[in-house]
Amino acid sequence: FASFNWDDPLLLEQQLTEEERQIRDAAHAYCQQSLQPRVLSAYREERFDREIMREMGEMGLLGPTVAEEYGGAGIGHVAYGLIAREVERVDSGYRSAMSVQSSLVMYPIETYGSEEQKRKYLPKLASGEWVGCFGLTEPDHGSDPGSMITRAKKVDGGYRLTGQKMWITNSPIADLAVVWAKSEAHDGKIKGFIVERGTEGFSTPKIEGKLSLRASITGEIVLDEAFVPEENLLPNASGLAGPFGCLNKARFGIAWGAMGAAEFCWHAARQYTLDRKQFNRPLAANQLVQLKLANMQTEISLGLQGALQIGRLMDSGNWAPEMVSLIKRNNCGKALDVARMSRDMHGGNGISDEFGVMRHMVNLETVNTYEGTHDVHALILGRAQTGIQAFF
Ligand code: TGC
Ligand code: FAD
Repeated sequence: FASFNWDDPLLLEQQLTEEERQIRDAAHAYCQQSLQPRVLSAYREERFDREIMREMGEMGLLGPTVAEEYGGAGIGHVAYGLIAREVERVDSGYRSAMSVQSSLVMYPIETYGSEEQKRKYLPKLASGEWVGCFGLTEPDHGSDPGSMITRAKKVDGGYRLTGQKMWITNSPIADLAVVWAKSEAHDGKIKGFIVERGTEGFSTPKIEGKLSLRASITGEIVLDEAFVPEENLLPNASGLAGPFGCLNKARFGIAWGAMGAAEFCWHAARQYTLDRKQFNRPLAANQLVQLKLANMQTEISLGLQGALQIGRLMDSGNWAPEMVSLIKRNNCGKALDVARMSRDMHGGNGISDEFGVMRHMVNLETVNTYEGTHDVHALILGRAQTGIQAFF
């Protein structure tokens, strides 16, 4: 027999390439040395440190799949997933900042943008000099973005955008926003627009009072006849397929990231129950505790294998969006279960922010909701296997 590694039961490590391992190790070192020490105060104070974007840029963690000629690292999807896992091992909010920039801002510019747009924006976004955000959700249209009311009206030399976007990661500090709006000049189809900070009629009020993802900054995007020049229209995206194309990439990263948060909670629960004694023996000596640890180990190992498989299929161009729904839904839901269980196993200490598990738990409530809720992904999978649309 091979030896059994409790923390890598299905030998994920052996399935990675040497390059993937190196990228993972570099990301791990940065996250543990530079992000982990900051997260406690950032969370308490509901603060996102803008400098983190520059550091991530320097490390090559922003837009890592983007081509090198535009400032990206040109690496594959598995490597991107491994980065997300390491960042979210520290905090889902930091992974949010990274994945919005990479999958929801750089990806659409690279995929749907003109050559001029790519050259103008991607290098600045890759270095973290500029921060971007992605505006799809509206106050009254979350799971059903196709019903959005934000409009683009054609005017001389460009468009005027009017509407409101809600729950937008990074918006208060963003230098640009990729905004999705229905364009009258394109038969009412959804189009993507790059709106730069400083545009008159464009504002991004911060949303205060989040009990989840407090180390990430979230805001609105308010557009009041904001003028966007013609050259800032993304020419190669039309309809919902535009924003959904970006969501596929971000959801894939989230499937990996959620497993990083779950691993933190699992390892913490294992160590805590080995160290803590009740009834004169370690908590880990109890069958009920071992059952919980075994469940955590099983779900995380299977979730990582699923994410790895979809990453390999994405790299070989042999994937479908429903596969991403399957792992996004499964891994977020399972990570939330693991975090809740770990919180419970820490007893009273579990509610202290110093132990980190309850922070992960409340973060994962958001992660399970954004980028398509757990139930919305069930409906996507239900439609794919029955042929019946159950959304409405
Ligand atoms: P439906 O009729 O299914 O599709 C409309 C058009 O879109 C195409 N399409 C896709 N294309 C690429 N990838 C996908 N995954 C796609 N899904 C659909 C489809 O082919 C069609 O194209 P066409 O050319 O025929 O028009 O649209 P629907 O309105 O019935 O959609 C229903 C549903 C539930 C699937 C969809 O609306 C949905 O996924 N809702 C969830 C919304 C969501 O995920 N929002 C995320 C906002 S961004 C965010 O949360 C960022 S948080 C990031 C962070 O901080 O980390
Ligand atoms: P709703 O759509 O109102 O859903 C409420 C509940 O109803 C959910 O349980 C849902 O599953 C259920 N439901 C909805 N429709 C159905 C149905 N047909 N059948 C059965 N159940 C249904 N959006 C962006 O565009 N950009 C961002 O950067 C971004 N960042 C975010 C950051 C944070 C911290 C949060 C909390 C959200 C963010 N979002 C962002 C928004 C996020 O994508 C939405 O919150 C999410 O898509 C759900 O939409 P909603 O909140 O309107 O909930």
